[in-house]
Amino acid sequence: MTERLRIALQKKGRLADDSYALLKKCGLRFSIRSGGLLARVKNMPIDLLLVRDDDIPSFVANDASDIGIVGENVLMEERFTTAGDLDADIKMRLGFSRCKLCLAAPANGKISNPADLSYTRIATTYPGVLGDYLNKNNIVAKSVDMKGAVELAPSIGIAESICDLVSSGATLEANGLVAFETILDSEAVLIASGRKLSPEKQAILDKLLSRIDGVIKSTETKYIMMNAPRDRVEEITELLPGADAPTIMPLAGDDNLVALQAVCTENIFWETLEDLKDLGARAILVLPIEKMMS
Ligand code: PRT
Ligand code: ZN
Repeated sequence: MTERLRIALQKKGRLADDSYALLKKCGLRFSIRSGGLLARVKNMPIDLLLVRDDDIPSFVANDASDIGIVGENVLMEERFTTAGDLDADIKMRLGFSRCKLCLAAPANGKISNPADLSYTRIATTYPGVLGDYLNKNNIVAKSVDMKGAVELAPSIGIAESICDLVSSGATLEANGLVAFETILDSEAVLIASGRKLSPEKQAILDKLLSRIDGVIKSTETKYIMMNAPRDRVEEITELLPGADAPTIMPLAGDDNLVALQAVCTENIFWETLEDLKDLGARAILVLPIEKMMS
C-alpha cells in the first residue's frame, strides 16, 4: 500500500478557504464534504485532516498529521502553553491570513502605551503570547483569559485593555478601542515536526513544498512587455523591480525602438509604469504568470 502524506487544515473559518485554494493551485484534486473529518486527494497520495485551527499544532507534534497549515499566532500560543515542548516548527511562510496581535484600549482613556498597563487587567484569548510579552518588557499586569468577544471586555468592566487579533481594525473602531502596540505579526504558515518521514512521504512532501513555493512566487511575479527607445534601455531596466537581464528584440521598420520583455519578481505598481512611460516606453503590458519552477 502506498503511504499517504497527511495535512491538517482548518475545516471552516478564516484560514480554510485560502488553504484549500493554495492546495488546489498546487494541482491537488479533492472535495470537502460537510461533516467529514478526512478528505482524500484523488490524484496524489495525500489525505487532508479537517479540524479546528487550535488543534493543528498538537496534531502535527503528536503524529496525527505530518504537516499542517495554521496561523502563526495559534502556533506561538501553543508553544507558550506547552512551555516550549511542542514538536512543530515553521517550514514555510504562506503569505495569506495576515493579521497582528495588538494591545488596544478605549480611545482617550488612561491607557495609551505599554507603560500604562502596570497593575491593570488585559483581556485576551492569547494568554501565552501576552504573558511572554509582559515578562520580556517587565510589565506587571493581570491577564484575563476569555474564549471570544474580547473587544467587549473594557465596556463590560472586566479589563482595562485587550490583546486581540486585528486585520482591518474595524472591530476595534466599532468598539471605541485604539491599538497602541503590536506584539506579533502573523500570517498562515506550513508547519512540520522534527520527526523523520519515510522516504515515500518525504518525496511527496518535497514535491508539495516545491509546488507551493512556485505558487507563492508566481503570484508576486509578473511578465512585463513594452516598446522602448533603444538609447533608454539601461535606465528602463534599472526601474524594473526584481528583474533579470531583459530580452531585447529589434522592431521591424523602426531602428530607434526595441521590444523589451522581462520577468519581474516583485510587485509592479502604477508608479513604476508611469516612470517607464516618462522614459519613453510605450505599449506597456503587465501579464500574470500562472506557474513557475526554477
Ligand atoms: O473554528 P476554529 O477554531 O477553527 O476557528 P477560529 O474561530 O478560532 O479562527 P478564525 O477562523 O476566526 O481565524 C483563523 C485564523 O485567521 C486566526 O488564527 C488568524 O491567524 C487569522 N486571522 C486573520 C484572523 C483575522 N485575520 C481576524 N481579523 N483571525 C481573527 N480575526 C478577528 C479579529 O480579532 C476581529 O475580531 O476578526 C475580527 C475582525 O477583524 P478586523 O480587524 O478586520 O475588524
Ligand atoms: Zn480556533
